[in-house]
Amino acid sequence: ESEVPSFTASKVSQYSCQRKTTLNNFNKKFTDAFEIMAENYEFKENEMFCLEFLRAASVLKCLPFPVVRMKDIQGLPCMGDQVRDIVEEIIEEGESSRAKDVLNDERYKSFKQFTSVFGVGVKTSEKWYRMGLRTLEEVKAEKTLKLSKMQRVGLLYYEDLVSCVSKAEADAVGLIVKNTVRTFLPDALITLTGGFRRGKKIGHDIDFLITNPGPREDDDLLHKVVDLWKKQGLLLYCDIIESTFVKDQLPSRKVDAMDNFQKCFAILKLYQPRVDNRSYNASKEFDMAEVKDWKAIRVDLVICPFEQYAYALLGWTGSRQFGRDLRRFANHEKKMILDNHALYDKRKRIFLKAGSEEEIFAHLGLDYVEPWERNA
Ligand code: 8DG
Ligand code: MN
Ligand code: MN
Repeated sequence: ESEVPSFTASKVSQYSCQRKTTLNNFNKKFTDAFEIMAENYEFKENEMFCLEFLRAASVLKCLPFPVVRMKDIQGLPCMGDQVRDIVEEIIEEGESSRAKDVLNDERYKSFKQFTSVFGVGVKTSEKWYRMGLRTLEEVKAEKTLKLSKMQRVGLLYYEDLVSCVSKAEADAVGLIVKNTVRTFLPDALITLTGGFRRGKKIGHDIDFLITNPGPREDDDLLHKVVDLWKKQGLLLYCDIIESTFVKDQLPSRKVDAMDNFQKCFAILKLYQPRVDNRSYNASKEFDMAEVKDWKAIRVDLVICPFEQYAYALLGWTGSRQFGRDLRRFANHEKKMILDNHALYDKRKRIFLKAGSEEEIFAHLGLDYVEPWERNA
């Protein structure tokens, strides 16, 4: 007799760090709708409703089966009235009219376009929308707009940057990053983080965490790396944020806090000789010159002290929702404060050291969750 895997809805934790969420999502129909709703609330700066839908999406992503009846979500956490209404409609009609209304909403459509530009967030979109701008074409045509350098390059390389980064491209950039960093720091540890570490096949950027085992630190490393890329003609843009970390400071309580590591938001030129039919035409020379043989790629480089590596790795591996829930769990269930630098036990008033992600989960009393199970 075969064993039927049992599933108990009431046992599903409200925290995604107590669930395993692979990329195998049986409920995409529902979670896509929730994510559209969440994004629309993000554009309206309604954080509470935004998080409500992101949490609901995250819960359905961990289910080992597709939801086909309302009974299937009974007893699950994070299923509020708004969420249940949408689930019910999708079960009955195959789609959500509320999500469809959002997709057709003029404000949503404009914000979606605006925020797809590197350097443009909700605040800038709001400003442009209030000025009466509705499309990126209108933004580009509006010569009186004062764009930041980030936004100018965002528009300049727009097509490349909106086309997703593949794993193959991530690996190619990984080689470049490793080679360059090791020119200056031969023993440096360079780890691919973000979505690719969680097993995603595509991403919007490539994230790397860099550390140097041992005591030696090099505050100039990032500057040396980008200077070399500049000389090699590989750097299309870079914004280096200097570290503001103060030793022994308490971890940040903010659930969505940025960390204080030195980091660089860059755009690299990735050469990719492409097979292009035009190259074999009669006017060969002319056409060869016309073919663009590179792609602009967003790269995030983060440098951390070796003793904070496990915390930085956990934070930069994400997902965003997984990270939020880790911090919320630490805070509310363990009276501890977790951020990308450290874990602080408020009751014992001590910092808990960790040399690996496994040790951080253990400090928190959590079962270890593999990176590919953190796609919450
Ligand atoms: P994607 O690029 O494939 O779209 O997804 P991702 O790799 O999961 O997202 P990301 O925006 O590149 O961020 C990677 C993880 O890093 C994400 O889970 C959140 C985390 N993270 C921090 N600090 C910061 C920060 O300062 N900025 C950004 N963008 N992400 C941060 O821990
Ligand atoms: Mn990423
Ligand atoms: Mn990133």
